[in-house]
Amino acid sequence: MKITDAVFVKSAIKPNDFPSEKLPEYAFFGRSNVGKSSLINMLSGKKGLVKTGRTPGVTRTINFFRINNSCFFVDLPGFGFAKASKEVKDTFFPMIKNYLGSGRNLKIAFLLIDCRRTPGDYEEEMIAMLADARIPTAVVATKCDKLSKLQCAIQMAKIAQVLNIEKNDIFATSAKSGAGKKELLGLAGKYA
Ligand SMILES: Nc1nc2c(ncn2[C@@H]2O[C@H](COP(=O)(O)OP(=O)(O)OP(=O)(O)O)[C@@H](O)[C@H]2O)c(=O)[nH]1
Ligand SMILES: [Mg+2]
Repeated sequence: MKITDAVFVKSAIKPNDFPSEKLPEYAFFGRSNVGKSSLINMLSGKKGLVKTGRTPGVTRTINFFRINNSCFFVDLPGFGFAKASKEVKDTFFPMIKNYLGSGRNLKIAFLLIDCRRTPGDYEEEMIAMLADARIPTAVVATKCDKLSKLQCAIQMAKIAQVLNIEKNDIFATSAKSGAGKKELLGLAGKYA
């Protein structure tokens, strides 16, 4: 997949407000601050397409971006950050569940994890939820510019071990350097 056009379509919090067009969708899941919105900017080649930020909880709605007039990238709110845990559990989690249960044409879920962390309950819960919904899932290790090549390889092995998946099934990305762009778009293309 080569992206030549990316536009914001709408923000929604419930299925009634989702875009009526049924295009293939690619959605970005993961804890708050992990880099979901930054990754969409990087993949689309449009820096300001999605709002990003240092403080967790920047994305508070489900945001749809039309890519090449042929599919949607879906940016989801993250949760799992201490400060807003109650609000987040009560609102973002059901929002994500509703999205998964709304019969969208979701081709693949990208589950993001900061490459410096090891997966925890949140990621395991997400993987189970995506498996229940029968959505193919790819694990993406973000912010790999923060580690050396060697450290990154060690972390990828750790993440793979905890999640019980192959090391080669994890994609290392950096929104800063653009690392992983070709690989992720290649994968998305396979699920078109
Ligand atoms: N160094 C580095 N920083 C990154 C990268 N990706 C994201 N960041 C930074 O991490 C912070 C969070 O990024 P976002 O893209 O807003 O994260 P998010 O997952 O969308 O967060 P929420 O919307 O709060 O769920 C921002 O300060 C980004 O600049 C990366 O690949 N490398
Ligand atoms: Mg965001």
